[in-house]
Amino acid sequence: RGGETRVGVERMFGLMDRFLKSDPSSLQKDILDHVEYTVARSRFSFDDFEAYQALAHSVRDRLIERWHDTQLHFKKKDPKRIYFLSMEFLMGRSLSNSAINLGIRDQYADALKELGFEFEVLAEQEGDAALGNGGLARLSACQMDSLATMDYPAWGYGLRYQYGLFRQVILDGYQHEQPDYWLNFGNPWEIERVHVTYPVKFYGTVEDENFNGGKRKVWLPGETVEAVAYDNPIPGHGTRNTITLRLWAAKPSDQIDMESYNTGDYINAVVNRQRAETISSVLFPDDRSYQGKELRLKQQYFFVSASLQDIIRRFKDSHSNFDDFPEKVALQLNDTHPSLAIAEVMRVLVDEEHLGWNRAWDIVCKIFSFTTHTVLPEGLEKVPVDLLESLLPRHLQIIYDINFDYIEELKKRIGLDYDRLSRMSIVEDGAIKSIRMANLAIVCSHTVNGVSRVHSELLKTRVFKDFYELWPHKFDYKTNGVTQRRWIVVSNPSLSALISKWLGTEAWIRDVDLLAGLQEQAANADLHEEWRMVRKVNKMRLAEYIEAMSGVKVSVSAMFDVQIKRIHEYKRQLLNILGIVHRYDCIKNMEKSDRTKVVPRVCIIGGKAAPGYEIARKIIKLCNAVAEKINNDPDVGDLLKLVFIPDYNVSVAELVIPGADLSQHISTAGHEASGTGSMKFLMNGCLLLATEDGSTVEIIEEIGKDNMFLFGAKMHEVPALREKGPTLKVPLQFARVVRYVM
Ligand code: 4GP
Repeated sequence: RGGETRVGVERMFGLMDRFLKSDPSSLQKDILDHVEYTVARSRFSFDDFEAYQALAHSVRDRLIERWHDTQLHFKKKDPKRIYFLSMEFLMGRSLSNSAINLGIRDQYADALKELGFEFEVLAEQEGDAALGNGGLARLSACQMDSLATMDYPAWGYGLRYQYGLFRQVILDGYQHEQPDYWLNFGNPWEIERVHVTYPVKFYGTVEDENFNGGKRKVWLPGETVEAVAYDNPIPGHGTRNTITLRLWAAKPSDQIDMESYNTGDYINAVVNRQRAETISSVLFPDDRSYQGKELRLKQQYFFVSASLQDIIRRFKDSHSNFDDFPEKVALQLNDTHPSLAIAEVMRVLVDEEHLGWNRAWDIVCKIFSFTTHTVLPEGLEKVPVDLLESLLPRHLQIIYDINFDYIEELKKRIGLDYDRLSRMSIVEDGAIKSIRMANLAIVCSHTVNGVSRVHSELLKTRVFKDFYELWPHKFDYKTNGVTQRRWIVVSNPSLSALISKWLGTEAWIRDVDLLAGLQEQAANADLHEEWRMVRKVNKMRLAEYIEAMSGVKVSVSAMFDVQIKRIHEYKRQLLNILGIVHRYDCIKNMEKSDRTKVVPRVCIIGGKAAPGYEIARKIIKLCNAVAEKINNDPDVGDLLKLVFIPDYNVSVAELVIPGADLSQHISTAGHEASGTGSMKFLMNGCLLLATEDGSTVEIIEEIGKDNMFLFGAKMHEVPALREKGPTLKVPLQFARVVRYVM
């Protein structure tokens, strides 16, 4: 039989084309095969969406080949792996990005042309994967792309929400939220791994059990839910490295509640089982105000527990004990959301693997690092003890034990300074006793990262001052970045071609520093002219979109002045709108002859407001009301327009950014941890109007003050201004808004 098997394997390899071919006729055959066998349409009759599906599956086949090779390679090498744990990933669309990173986008475009299809048109058929809220989530997506491109053995772990971030619909100027059931039409970019499943347990009690002559704790959970893996291969550019973003979906466990079945309540028993799926059903859209919600905590533990079971299983496949665990495993906590992972690793090592507490603690202290994305102390998560005790009773005990040891150690270091001890404790005593997740993460991580230099300074001097004084060596920062693959090559193909032409290489697509080579051509009039043409085409594309979405006709010779990001008071869209009202007011009061000196301007604002954030919702309404007034005033005409672009998401950003002339990043100084939008605009040759905040401080050092419009109060001036309160100017401007809008 052995001989037969070998023959069988050889036959199989013989039949396998080692790598799928990428010449036009192989690609065409491939696409048409997918039309027929995957999409199950006749190859003589299929529409754009079906063509997109077939195309996506054809690209996915090629991804899978590289993905398998990557897994095999790293399995053999057994390197230290990076595990990036994040509740949110804002991936956007995958088709263009994947085809470009595989290096076969143009071949596909040619192959499709002969079949009568346009690559770009099919790419438009894809919906966004919007499994995140804002900057933090988009950063996770950029990081996955870069980890793959830079050949890291990295894994991303997160949740496969059935409903992504809500769709924003504007009715009568107000934001309305609609569910984003993004999986409605299938998702060719994921691979369901029905065999990669783990039980995740909740509730129950903790009992003492006799063990080796002593006692040990045993958790007797009350509910089990199954986590099923969905793998999203992430290809690097210019490499075969294709890493995995593994997202977990909740399914009812196979363990049957015999009691309900036996009592004949079959329907209710099935309905109760089905409830398990709600854990991964919806992304919380509240960006930072979801304190104390049980479902949120369940989501966090669900993805943390499944991910760690997977990570530990992978480690144990090639190791017989935990000695090498810290040399093989790095766990990166993306904000505090996954910090239950700390208690979970302790629980698994102590309760299940029977390591001593001190040995387990030693391992934990070497494997975790933590990145925080906020500057606001009130933005840091707290979990009420009552909630944790009911949902994860053993984890609460472990956190208490960690805290006990830590506070004892702290007393030795700082003495009995009770104020400070209580500030630094992981457990907050108060009306609602809670666990401070950031304190847990800091105590147990070897590194605490900020996302820009000023952010790191703020962490050290304000938000985590006590901790910095204790452990200065833990504090570090990595200024955020964005990937030029998504934000130039995918979103602005004409600029990408121009850059490659003028640099004489495409190497900048892997190494962004090479863009500096363009400096040598900075004064070249031909380059300017070509760049201007690229911008013009992108503006035309954007103008068409604006007209389709809002009915407003805008002139492409006007300056496009853009502010797109989540709506927040600190990001100050309100200030932008007030500025627009002021500009309108000036134009109205101007002599006709002076109007020729005004640069015509199209102001574009886009962003979603958290559903429970009333002021942010009102800002959207105000923007639409001001737009209504200005856009319908024939006296002002093309001199000023205001457009609110609905349903801002990654794909909308890909369209808007290449067409912008000026972009606004005007957060109150000291509030934006980093900001990444500015980098995307800069890459596309757009001017910045920005406050000295977050990463802008470092951007200024790179590009120089003279190459941007620096705006507003500096960070050190803000407290005094707040103290002083509003000046008279503000109410006056409000009065003008009211006059024109109402
Ligand atoms: C954001 C920060 O507000 C932004 O400044 C930063 O660039 C981004 O994270 C990535 O680090 N924070 C969030 C959040 O999105 O949910 O806290």
